[in-house]
Amino acid sequence: MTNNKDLHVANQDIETFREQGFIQFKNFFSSAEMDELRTAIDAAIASNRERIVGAQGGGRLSDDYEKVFNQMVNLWVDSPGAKAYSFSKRLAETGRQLAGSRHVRIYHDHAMIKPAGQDSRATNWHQDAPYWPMDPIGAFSAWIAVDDVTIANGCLHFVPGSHKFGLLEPIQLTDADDSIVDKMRKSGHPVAAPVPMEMEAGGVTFHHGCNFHYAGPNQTDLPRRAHAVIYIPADTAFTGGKDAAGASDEMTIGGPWAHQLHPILAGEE
Ligand SMILES: O=C(O)CCC(=O)C(=O)O
Repeated sequence: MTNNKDLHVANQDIETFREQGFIQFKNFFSSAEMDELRTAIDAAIASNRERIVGAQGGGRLSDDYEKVFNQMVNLWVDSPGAKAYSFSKRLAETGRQLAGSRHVRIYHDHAMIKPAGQDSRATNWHQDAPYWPMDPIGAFSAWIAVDDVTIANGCLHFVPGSHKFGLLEPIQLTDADDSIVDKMRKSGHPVAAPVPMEMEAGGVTFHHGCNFHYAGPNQTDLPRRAHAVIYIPADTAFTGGKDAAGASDEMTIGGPWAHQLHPILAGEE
C-alpha cells in the first residue's frame, strides 16, 4: 500500500465525477499488480469461495444470478491478496477526493467474474444505491479491471449524468427484461447515450451509486474478472435492513457505519 499524503486528484477530474457520475483512470494499477490480484481472485474461485461468508447457503442467489457473475463479497476478510487492493490507500484517497468527503469507509469489496460463453448474461441497467441501506445517498464504487475489458467480454457502460435522477427503484439483475434505462425512457425522461468503458487490466472506473450502469454478456472464451470496492462517505447513516457486508445486527439504525467491517480507508475521523 502506498502513502498518499501527496496525492492530489485534478480539479477537472473532480468536476467530471460530479457532473457525469463516473470517471475512468486508465493504467491506475500496473500489470504486475493485476497479476497479483488475479492470482488472489483465482485462488478464491478455485476454493469455491462462498458469495457471502457465513450467510445461509453461502449467500448464493440463483443459477440465473451466477450467469450474470460469480460474485464474492468481503473478499478482503479472507484473502490477503485481495485486501492489498481493496484497502489500497491510493484508490481510497482518489475516491475520497472525487467525492469531496472528510473520509471514506469501505462498505464491502466484491470480485465479479462474468462467465464466458453462451450462458453468460448481461448485468442489466441498474443503480447500486437502491440496494444500500444508507442515507444520504453518496456512496460510490471503484471498479478495477483485473482483465482487459472490452464490449465483447462485458466492460461497464455508464450513462453520463444519470446519477442526477437520484434514488430510483431497484432492478432485478436476474430478470433479463428489467432495465432502469428502459423504465426511465418509457416514462419520458431524457436518458443520455451510454459510454462504454473499455480498458486494459489495471484501469479503474469510479461511479456514483445512482449512476445507471450495465455490462453486456461475456461473448468471449475467457472469464471477465473484475474487483470493485464500495466506499461510504463521512456522515452517512445506516438505515437498517439488509446489509450485504454482514454488520447490520451490530449497528444502530440512524447511526454511523463505525464497525470493524467498515474501517476508514482514507481521510480523518
Ligand atoms: O461487473 C459488472 O458486471 C457489474 C458491476 C456493477 O454493477 C458494479 O460494480 O456496481
